[in-house]
Amino acid sequence: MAPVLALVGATGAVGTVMVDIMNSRPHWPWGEVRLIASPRSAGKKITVRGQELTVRALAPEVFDGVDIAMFDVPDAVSAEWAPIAAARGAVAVDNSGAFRMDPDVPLVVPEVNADKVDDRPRGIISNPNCTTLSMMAALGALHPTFGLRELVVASYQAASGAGQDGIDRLQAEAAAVAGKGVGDRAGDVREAIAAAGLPADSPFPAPLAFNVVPWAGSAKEDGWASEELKVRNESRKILGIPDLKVSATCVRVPVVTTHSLAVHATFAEPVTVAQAHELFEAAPTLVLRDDPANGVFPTPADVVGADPTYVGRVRQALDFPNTLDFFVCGDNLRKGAALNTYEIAEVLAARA
Ligand code: 11C
Repeated sequence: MAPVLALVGATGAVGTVMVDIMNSRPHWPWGEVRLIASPRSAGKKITVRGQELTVRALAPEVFDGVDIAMFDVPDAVSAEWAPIAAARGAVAVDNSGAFRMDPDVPLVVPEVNADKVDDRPRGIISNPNCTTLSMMAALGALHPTFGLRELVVASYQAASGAGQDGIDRLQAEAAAVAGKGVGDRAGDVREAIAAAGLPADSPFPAPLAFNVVPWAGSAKEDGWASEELKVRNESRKILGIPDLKVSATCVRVPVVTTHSLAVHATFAEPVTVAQAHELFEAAPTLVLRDDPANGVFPTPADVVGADPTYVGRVRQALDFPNTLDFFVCGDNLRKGAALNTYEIAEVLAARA
């Protein structure tokens, strides 16, 4: 019988992208689909592949008979409900941070480590953070041949990483500063935002319009942001390199959707730009855009809405042996969240 698929968080920012992905996938392996959300959103109608479905309220019994339950909800909701779904017989594929570093929960990017889906003693599989995910396809293409040893990255993260609140805040700030001629004097942008009456309480710790903010996530020890530690820990787990040296600086930029990263990657073996190009071009989920003399490189504005990760600006580091520098862009709501979760579900469906 065709497997039953559930989507928990069907009405949220990532859940909405998930429904879009379900409606556009060429292959459809599922029988019944159940859309689930908080009691507040229960009763809403959402069309999936031509069928109008009614959103159900999250409750233990909605998981009865479900084979695969995808979770696009906050950490605390996943922490409580993914084990309930698993106890009722579903495999929970969770996009939150609740289980990623649990040794009994695989952290999966299908094009890098799809084989890990079978090793799931808790009945839960985790989907990585969108920032980590945006560089995994590129690093996964290089690591088997050249042996990744060190990673130094700076992220350029979109407002939608902070959810709908992040999008709304950036749009409101952009409207407050647009055409005002602000930006010549320190404090201009803050003043324009305050003058427009925007609340002081923001998802970002500084103005994002006309600005960049060197902070994402919550405060961790010794000055690190949670997002930077996720990049380090999750990269090690996905690539299967427990001692990978990683240093990340995560920065929020005034982009609505699509995260970018500048990656400085050192390998055990010498690697040329031509070799990297060849591997990137052969990878089905990567698109190479690397002709900077003619203005060809990835930018978030050109990548948003796309499924693949885009890679460009590939250079051999001048002063660091066996090292490449490159730039990647990935839609943080698609491959960075909904699409990767759905691809894990597809891998499971193919094994059913
Ligand atoms: C951001 N990457 O851009 C975060 C959002 O661990 O799933 C996703 C947080 C997570 O703010």
